[in-house]
Amino acid sequence: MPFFKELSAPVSSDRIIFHVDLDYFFAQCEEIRNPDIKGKPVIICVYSGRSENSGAVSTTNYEAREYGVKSGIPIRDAQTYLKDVESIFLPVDREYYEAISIRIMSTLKDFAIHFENTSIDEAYLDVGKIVNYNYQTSERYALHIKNKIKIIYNLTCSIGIGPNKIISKIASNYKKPNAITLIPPKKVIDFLNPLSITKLPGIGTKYKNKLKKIEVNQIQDLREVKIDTLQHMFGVKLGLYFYLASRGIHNEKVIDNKKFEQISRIITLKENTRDEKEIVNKINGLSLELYTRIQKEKIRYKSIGVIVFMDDLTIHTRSKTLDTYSDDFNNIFINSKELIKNLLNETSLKIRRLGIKIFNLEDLHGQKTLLDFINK
Ligand code: TTP
Ligand code: MG
Ligand code: MG
Repeated sequence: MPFFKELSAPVSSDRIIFHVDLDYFFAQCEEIRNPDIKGKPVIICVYSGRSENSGAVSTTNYEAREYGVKSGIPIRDAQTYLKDVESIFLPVDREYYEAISIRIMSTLKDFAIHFENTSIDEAYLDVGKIVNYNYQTSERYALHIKNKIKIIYNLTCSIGIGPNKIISKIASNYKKPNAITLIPPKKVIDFLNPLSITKLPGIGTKYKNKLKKIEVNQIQDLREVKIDTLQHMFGVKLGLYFYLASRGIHNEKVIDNKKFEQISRIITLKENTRDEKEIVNKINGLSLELYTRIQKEKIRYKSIGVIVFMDDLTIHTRSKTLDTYSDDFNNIFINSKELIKNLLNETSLKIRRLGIKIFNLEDLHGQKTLLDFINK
């Protein structure tokens, strides 16, 4: 079976980065608080207070977007566009959206080797190692993450998958809402070619107009421009960035947010198995690796998590939080063993890939707490 064969061999050492962006975030938060408003245009407003309806639209749900109502337009315009439509206008409640965001981000970070939360509704996840650098597996993994966020928080998101941050970011926005867009390395150029240059992070109206003067509108046009010209127009650093980005090249890493840090190890088994002795052996080895690392770095942990890929390609995760911080080997080993045993009790499938991790970390060098809070 070629599909399975491909799954078992790493196809490339390229990175695999997810960009997760929650759909119509502020408006969706309001919909989960009050499901009655669903289906009607929902407009979240920043009222300036100068008059009853002065101010700007923060965001809207997709029903409102059908009428041209979107982020940034004056509230008055939104009212005009929706004159005869039953619509819900609400003031921003940032504290409430932030509380939801923190919880979602702390769930998302569990799915990544490296995790970078970049705004209230966005994050990059470096997942290459978890999916064995396989793009087909990564798509299933993205679906798994989307389903988890929907089940736990009742919110939809869109995920872009690509070999670097730029491609995954453009991809997450490509087919919103509630979509996964997969751009493996060999599709990058075709994906970028027809897009407007404004899709590249960093190209706003100012640069767009500058580039328009030299007849550069699409990313494929940008690729035709010599690097010297770009550096002359935008400076050495930005010019180089545009030159590389138009070719889909971007090497910036996913930079871990300290508060979401974790340590993980993952392996593929030689053969799919349910054999207890063999599985315990592997858990022991992985636990030892984690233990060695925390001893060396003088770190304590409070939570232990496991991830298991079954032979039907389903992915399962479980975690446990201790009452107090620990630097003990047994707490890693016994708890991950227990979590995986519970998982196996719920199914007759065999395990093909297995990982364990510790998170909720505390730096024993004192002062610095790596993880201030995880509000699960
Ligand atoms: P976005 O992710 O840009 O937009 P969105 O989540 O509302 O819609 P979608 O991703 O489905 O296209 O922004 C996230 C939140 O940031 C958004 O819900 C509200 C806030 N925001 C503003 O307040 N003003 C703005 O101009 C924008 C773009 C966003
Ligand atoms: Mg969004
Ligand atoms: Mg966003």
